[in-house]
Formats: sequence, structure tokens, C-alpha cells
Amino acid sequence: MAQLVAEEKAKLVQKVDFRTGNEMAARAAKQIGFHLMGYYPITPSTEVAEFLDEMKAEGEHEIRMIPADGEHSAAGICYGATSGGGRVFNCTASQGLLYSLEQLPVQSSSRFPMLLQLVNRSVNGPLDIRCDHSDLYYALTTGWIILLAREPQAAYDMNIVAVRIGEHPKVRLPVIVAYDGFFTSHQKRRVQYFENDEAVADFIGRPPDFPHALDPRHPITMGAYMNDPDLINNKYQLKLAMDAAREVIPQVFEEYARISGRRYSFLDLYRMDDAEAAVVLLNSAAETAKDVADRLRQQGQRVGVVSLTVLRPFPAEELRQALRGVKALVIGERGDSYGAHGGPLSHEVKAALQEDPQNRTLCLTRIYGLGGKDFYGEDAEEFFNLALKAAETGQVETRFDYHGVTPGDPQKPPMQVLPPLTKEETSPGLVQVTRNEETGELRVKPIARWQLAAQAKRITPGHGACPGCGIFPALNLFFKGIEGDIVIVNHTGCAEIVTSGYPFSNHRVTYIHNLFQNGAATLAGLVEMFQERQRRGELPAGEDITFVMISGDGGMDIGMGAVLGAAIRNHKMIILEYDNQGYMNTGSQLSYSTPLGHMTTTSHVGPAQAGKAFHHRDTPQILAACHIPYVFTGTEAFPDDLVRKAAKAQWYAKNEGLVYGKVLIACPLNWRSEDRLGTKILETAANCRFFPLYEVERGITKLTHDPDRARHRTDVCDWLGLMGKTRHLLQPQYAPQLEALEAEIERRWQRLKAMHEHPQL
Ligand SMILES: Cc1ncc(C[n+]2csc(CCOP(=O)(O)OP(=O)(O)O)c2C)c(N)n1
Ligand code: SF4
Ligand SMILES: [Mg+2]
Repeated sequence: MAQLVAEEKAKLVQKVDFRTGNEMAARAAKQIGFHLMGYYPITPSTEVAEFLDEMKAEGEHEIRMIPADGEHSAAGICYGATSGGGRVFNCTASQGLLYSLEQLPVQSSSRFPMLLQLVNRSVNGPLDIRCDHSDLYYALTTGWIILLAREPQAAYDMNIVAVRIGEHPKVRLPVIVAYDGFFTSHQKRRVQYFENDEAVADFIGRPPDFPHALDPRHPITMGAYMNDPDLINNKYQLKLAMDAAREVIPQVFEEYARISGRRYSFLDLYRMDDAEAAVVLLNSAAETAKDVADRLRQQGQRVGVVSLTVLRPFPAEELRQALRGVKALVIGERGDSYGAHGGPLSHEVKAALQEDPQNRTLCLTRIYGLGGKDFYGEDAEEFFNLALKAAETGQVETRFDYHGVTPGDPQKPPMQVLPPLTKEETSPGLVQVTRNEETGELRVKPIARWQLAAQAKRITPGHGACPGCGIFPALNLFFKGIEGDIVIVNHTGCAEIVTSGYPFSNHRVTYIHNLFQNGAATLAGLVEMFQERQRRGELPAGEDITFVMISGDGGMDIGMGAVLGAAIRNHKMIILEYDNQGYMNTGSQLSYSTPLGHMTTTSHVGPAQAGKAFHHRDTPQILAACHIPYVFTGTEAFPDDLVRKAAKAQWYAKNEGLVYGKVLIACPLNWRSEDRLGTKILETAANCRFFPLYEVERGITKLTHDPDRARHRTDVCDWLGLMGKTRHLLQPQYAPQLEALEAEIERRWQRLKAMHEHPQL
């Protein structure tokens, strides 16, 4: 018996460490041992998947990790997986949450528990990767339980308790655990965690045996079409589940306190016993306010801090209790509900208090810290002072306002650093494309390279790309083959991030950035508006603009739907993909263009994993199958070829419809290659036939560079050996991956060659 007790105790030993919120969330996920994780990278949540992938490569867990093509799919993968009865995990932020939002109520109304890590980040627009709670607020009505973690320790603890809460037979609901992007996700704090995974496994127990979709002897219909009078009953059951969660949560918190020593409750109340003035803050800002409360207490002020650990179900009763003696309260919100004179938190706190006839607390709201604007001690002090003044006078001057806003100066309009390009600068008359009326073939008059200097650069130097980055040599070279005015729509990615940081821009032409996945649709709308306004005589008839959508390879994953839509509708525009084989601006995660075996931060190499597990997508062939007028591949390593294709692209986009081009570019930072080797790597990629240079013109495929015929053929290993991300493939233990990659390269090449030789193919 004594031995058993000692073993139990040993199992519960905790390690003291110094870790970030993302590290702790990943550790909890690993220890929970989810069956599956469906995810899509988005800062600042991505690290959780990266850490888990790294651990997986080392053989530390067996969670099946599915890199989705976007968050909508990630949420769909998770939903499908939960319908199969196992434990499921996802992690996202900001736009990722919004893009998957429609799946969330389906998940909750189907009553499939799962865990979603939400690392709070501001939602577009404008794009801002730092923390506020605007994303979280969109989740409030989805029917998910929402637990909040103010610090890395809580990120770990909440994940573990979330499994128990969500899976409780009376609850059966999915759970969001939310913590602040960067403040909590990336800052290290002192933490404790169980050394032995079994401690967590014992606490969460085995997954419950709810009806599921993988039991053919007990078939069930899920997602049935349901109108009135039934739907309201479904929602009522969801409400009852939330009510049940109110009972279950304290029990689970108590049980967890027994094994961990850390006790949570619906509200985190700090120095609230006799507080007359208080602030309500969610997540990390509450910790800042606590320090200030200590200081003000020393000065004799009766102040306290209220922070919510549970946001859904909303702890209305606990708030009524906690605020009974409080004369004035400042509710600080990192998110607004525009036009409603306060964000959701304010209205919910006020609604809770209103139900207490004795309550006389004066409530003020201050919107603060949007887009990651820091919340310092001085800010908290201002909040306390507002509350103290109201408590003292019984009066409130301004109930609702923004805190920390900087007024603009109308005398200082944005500066135009470079003058707009003139027609003469962009139309030097170098590009001449003629069409053979008999064959329909286009002929581009050769342009000597030195002549290209006459074409103005549409993107200026001075951007923030890494040394050796291949994006801008390639884009500027491509634009050399295009005469006249250009309007650009840019997907989110390195090309966007490093050229358009407010208040500056490296674009000398009109440039629009919209949501990551929606560039093709956005540009399609603009093209059609251009044509319609011209037709109505609102824009000059002679005005000619070439419309170009620039996307990274990742944008073609998540944006493929919009791209296919635009292609099938055949708008007169160019979609230009620069392919650096990964999600580079977010830290080198795999994209569907990353080839087999390549190492990224979500396809680590280790004893249990050999880089990316599936082949790269053949995007030119997908677009060719849309039967658009012109598809091409290119690279700056073959500059004449690229300029010639640009000229053709412009001709087709003006005269016939949509053009798609894929340009391979070097990313020395994440390819782990030498800056100076970029062009050589690209050349080798073409010469080893991994990246064939070709075009598909009105359905006819032509190789524009045949390394065999040009006697430039190199080995795939010559290419792989030039990059740190692939060098492991040359080691004997990775021979199966190398062989599979070589075989796929050969297969695709032979197919292409056959198409080149047979116009009907
Ligand atoms: C809906 C949504 N999901 C995820 C992101 C995060 N995100 C922004 S850019 C990017 C990767 C871009 O990769 P790619 O298109 O290849 O461009 P690169 O960074 O490599 O230049 C990701 C994952 C986002 N902004 N929006
Ligand atoms: S990460 Fe790669 S693609 Fe992005 S700017 Fe740096 S080198 Fe260029
Ligand atoms: Mg990329």
C-alpha cells in the first residue's frame, strides 16, 4: 500500500521550468496524447504545431498531425476526426479563427468535444499580427466553452482541464483555451509541469465512448437537415450543456488542484475582498494591473483586479458576488463591438450586475491595447484612477472611450516619397508581341538584356527582405516584360510584408493587400469594375491596365478555391505565384509546394520522421486543366525566358483571359542556403528537371528548356546538396525518400515531355 502511494506521488512530481505559453500548450497536448491535430499555421499560434512536430520527429508522441490547406479545412478535418470518436486538437489565431468560424457552431451543436487553442491576435484589417481580443469575441456565440489563460502556466493547466470538462457526459462540448498572442504565447515565465505523462493520462482518463461514425454496426446520421420546430430544441440542449458545464467546471478545477496544487475558479480575484474601485481585464493585462493594485494598496487605496478564467459559460453570479461592494469599475477591453458603446465583456458584466437589485456599481468601459498596443503599469493606474474618482464622486463623466489613442495631424498627409511612374517610364516600347494569324502563335521580339534597364522598376529597393531573397529579382524581372500601367493585388506573404509596412510602401504602382486567401477574387472584382466603368464612360476608354495578383505558394494552398473560380470565369488578369516552397514569412512551415522529404518547421527531420511526408502540388497542371489561355513556369535563372513569358502573359491577359505563372525563387533564410547561391540553386532545380520550364498556350504544352537537349542535365542530388533543408536526403537512411522524390520528378517530367511532343495531350 505504502509503495502504491509512493508510486502515485512519484507520478505527480512536477518539474519547475521557464517556458512560454506556446511551449506549455504544446507540452500539454503531447501529454494529453490527442489522436489527431488538424491545423494551419498562423502567427502567433503556429509554434504550437511546430513544437509538436519537432517532438514527433523525435518520437516523443504519436499524434497524427494533418497540415490543412487553410483553417476552414483544418476545422473540417477536426470535425470529421471528432465524429470518429477520438481526441482532437487544433490551434489558431485571428483570421484563422474567422476563416474557420462557420465550422464552430456545427462542432458544438453536434456535441463533439475537442480542444482549440486560440492564441489571441487582432483581426484584419488592417493586418496586425499582435494581440487583442477581437478574434476571441467572434467565438462568443459559437456554443464552445471558453477558458482563459493569463500566463504560460495556465496555458498548460487549462488545456488539461479542458479535456475533462468538454468530455464530461453532461457537457460534451468543444472547448477553446485562449491566451494572449506574444504576451503569453512567446514570453517565458516560471512554470511547473508533470514530469510523467501518465499523470496527465490518469487525470483525463480514457476518451468517452460517445456514438461515432466508425461503427458500421451502429450507423448514425449526423448533420441531419433540421428546421423548426426541432432546431430550437437542439440549441436548447446546447444551452443545457453550458448550464451543466457551470457545475462540472468547479469540480474539475478542484480535482486538478488536488494533483497539481494549482487552484482555479471562474474568476481570478485579486485584492477584491474590500475593494471599492476595481478593474476587469482579460488575460495578460490583468497581471500588469495586479502589480499596480499592490502599489495603490500601499497608498491606502482600496483597489482590486477581476479577471475571468471562464468566459463561457459566463460567470454572472460570481461577478455579482465579487462586485457587490465595489463602487466603481473600469472594464478594460481589447476589442470593441463598434457602435455598441462597449465590447461584449462590458455588456455582459453590466447585464450580470443589473440582475442584482442591490448593486450600485458604476461601470466605465475603456477600449485599450488594440493590435498589441502595450498595456503598461501606467495604463492600469489610469484605469484605477478613473474607477477611484468615480467611486469617490459617485459620478462618471465619460462612460465609454478609447484609451491610448494618438490623434492624427491633418496637417501631415501621408508623404509620397517617390513620384508616380510616368507612361514613358513604364512603356519604353521594348516589348513587341505579334500573333501569327494562321497558327495563332505569339511571337515576342527578342529583347537584349541591357535594353531592359530602360523599363522602370515597379518595386523599389529599400524593402525589408532578407539578404539574397529571390522574390524581388524575380518580380522585377517579370515586370520588365510588361509595358504600361499595372495594378497589383498581393496575397499575404513575404512579398507583401516586406514592402508595405505602414506608413511606407515600396510599390510605385497601385497595390492592394487583402486577406491571405482571397486575392484572386479581389482582383477579379477590380478587373470587372475597371471594364464596367470604362463601358459606362466613367474611366477613359483608352486607359489600359494590366492586373496582376501576386501570391506565394502558400497563398495558392489556402486561396486555391478563389484562384480556380477566377480561372474558370477567365477574368483578364495574371496570377503570378512566387514559389519558395514554404510559408516563409510565418517561419518556414511546409506548404503544399514543399517537395517530399524537405525539412521545414512543420516537417522536421528526426529518428521518427523524414521531412515532408507527401509530394508537392503541381499547380501549373491544375491551372492548365482550367483551360485558361496561358500557363507558364519560370525563374530568374533563365531571365530571357521569364521576360518573354511575361510579355506573352500580358498579351493574353489583355486579349483573352486569365494567365497563371509559377516562378521558383530562392529563400536563403529558410532553404538554409548561401545567399550567393540562389540563382545556381534555381538553375539546378530546372536542370535536374524538378522544376521544368514550360508553357501551356491555349492548351498546347511546350518545354522552353530541355536540360537533356541542352546538355545541362544535372542530378537531383546536385540540387538537394545545395540546401541545408535537403542535405539530409543524401544520407543513406533517407534513401527511400530520395528515391520516391526522384521517381516523382521523373514521372512528372516524362508526362510533360510526352505533352510537349504531342500537341493533343
Ligand atoms: C486565414 C489566414 N490563415 C493564415 C494566415 C497566416 N499566414 C500569413 S502569410 C502565410 C504563409 C504565406 O506563405 P506563402 O504564400 O508561401 O508566402 P511566403 O511567406 O512564403 O512569401 C500564412 C500561413 C493568414 N494571414 N490568414
Ligand atoms: S524569408 Fe525567404 S522569401 Fe521571405 S524575405 Fe526572407 S529570403 Fe525572402
Ligand atoms: Mg512561400
